[in-house]
Amino acid sequence: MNFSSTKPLSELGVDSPEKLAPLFAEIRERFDSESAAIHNEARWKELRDAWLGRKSGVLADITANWLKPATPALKPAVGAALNELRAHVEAAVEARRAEIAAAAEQTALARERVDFSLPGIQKPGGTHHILRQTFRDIERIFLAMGYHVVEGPEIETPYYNFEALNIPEFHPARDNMDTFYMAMPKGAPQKLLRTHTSPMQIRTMEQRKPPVRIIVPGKVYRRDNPDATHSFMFHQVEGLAVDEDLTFRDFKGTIEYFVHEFFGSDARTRFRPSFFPFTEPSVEFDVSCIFCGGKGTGCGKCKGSGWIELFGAGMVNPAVYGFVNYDPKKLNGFAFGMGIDRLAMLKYGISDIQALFQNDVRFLRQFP
Ligand code: 2NL
Repeated sequence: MNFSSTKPLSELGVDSPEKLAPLFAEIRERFDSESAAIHNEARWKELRDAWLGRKSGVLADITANWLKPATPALKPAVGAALNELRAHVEAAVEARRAEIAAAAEQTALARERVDFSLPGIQKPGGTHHILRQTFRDIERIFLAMGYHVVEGPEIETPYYNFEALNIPEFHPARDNMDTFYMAMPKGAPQKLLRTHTSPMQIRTMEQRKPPVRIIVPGKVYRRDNPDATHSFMFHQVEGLAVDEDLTFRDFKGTIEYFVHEFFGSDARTRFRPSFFPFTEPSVEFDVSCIFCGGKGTGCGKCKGSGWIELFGAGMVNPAVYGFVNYDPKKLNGFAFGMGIDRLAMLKYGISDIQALFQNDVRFLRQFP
């Protein structure tokens, strides 16, 4: 920078104190205009160093080039003017620093300001799958009757899945329940995917003294080929009540109450004799067709019969008590097993069980 401060006073034609004033005034003006043009911290540092820098700042130049070599006649006046300029520059540089810092603070505040009036980010709310909704409906009904909800492992031992339920090896009842066995290390006990949730009822009876009133919801597995009504994985709720004075009437009343709560009070019900190794007597339980109102004529859903098969049930076979150290002479009870997929399909008019597992949102959104 080719400032006058780099030249000696003699060269600038200053030979009397009077001529100093315009020179210092000009320098001060230059400082003021430079200072006014600065709006950020980096440029502020340049300004500070250009004017106050110890080696090459304008004030250091004036000291070196004007004050030090000044004639005795001029020196006091140069010193006074320099001191005045220095005081001005130092004060102004500091004031500028404060202004720039304040402005930066304002910008930051404005940038970071939270506008509470802006609309929030809306997360789309999820819903429960129709099977989960059905589980919850069923659980609510049984919880109200004093039942507990129990859950357990999907990988079981043949003992809990078959033997303890009075289904010995080679019993024909295993045929339609043949299932998926785990590949185990040689010599290790067999494991399999449970075919019903009954194993957890056995486990619960092992652990709790009667009276027992439980339902066991969960996934179960059977070796079925998939079609509109079959899946190798489906869902069950099994129920079990054991006490000293339970009768077939308690059983019938409980089941009918459940069906009326689940399908509505118009639903009629009926029992048909059936067989399960773990219940005696055993029944199939039907509900009047919810599609034709039980009339049957021309109804494809109930094939004209007016009835739809709902689930299997019965009084607990006393042989089962032997496996869990319950006294079959003192105790009796009832049990039932229902397919949740089937119940949901009936209640909501779903014709293909696979739709429940494909998770196509166009299907799921029909059950908000
Ligand atoms: C069906 C039939 C049924 C049971 C399950 C059961 C459990 C114990 C003792 C006796 Cl620990 N019974 N469960 C009883 C009758 C039928 O399921 O069709 N399920 C889909």
